[in-house]
Amino acid sequence: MSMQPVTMSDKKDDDGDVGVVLETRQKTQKPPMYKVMILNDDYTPMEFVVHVLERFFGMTHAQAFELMLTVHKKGLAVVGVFSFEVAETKVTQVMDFAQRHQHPLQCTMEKE
Ligand code: TYC
Repeated sequence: MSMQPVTMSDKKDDDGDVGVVLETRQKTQKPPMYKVMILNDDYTPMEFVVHVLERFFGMTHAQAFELMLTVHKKGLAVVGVFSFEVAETKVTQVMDFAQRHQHPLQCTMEKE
């Protein structure tokens, strides 16, 4: 019985095929983002809301005044979209500040 050397042509995978990429979808996920909203009420002074928007959301006086009026007319508005931790911090800061000034202003967050 004669032994033959194993040659390339004997190998199962030597079919000339190359590694074809069948799956290009990225498996990584974008972190979820959260909308921070303020709600209208009948008692919080307009100027207080304007001040909150300037102080905690970096708005100019004109931007803050316009958004405050939107909330006053429509009932609520999104004031920004942030990562969970930043959104949570903004909500806490606004709620603490409103409570310290004894205004019933409400600020909430919701997954986008
Ligand atoms: N509605 C309030 C008023 O007439 C003003 C106000 C605006 C309160 C926006 C809350 O999120 C608010 N004094």
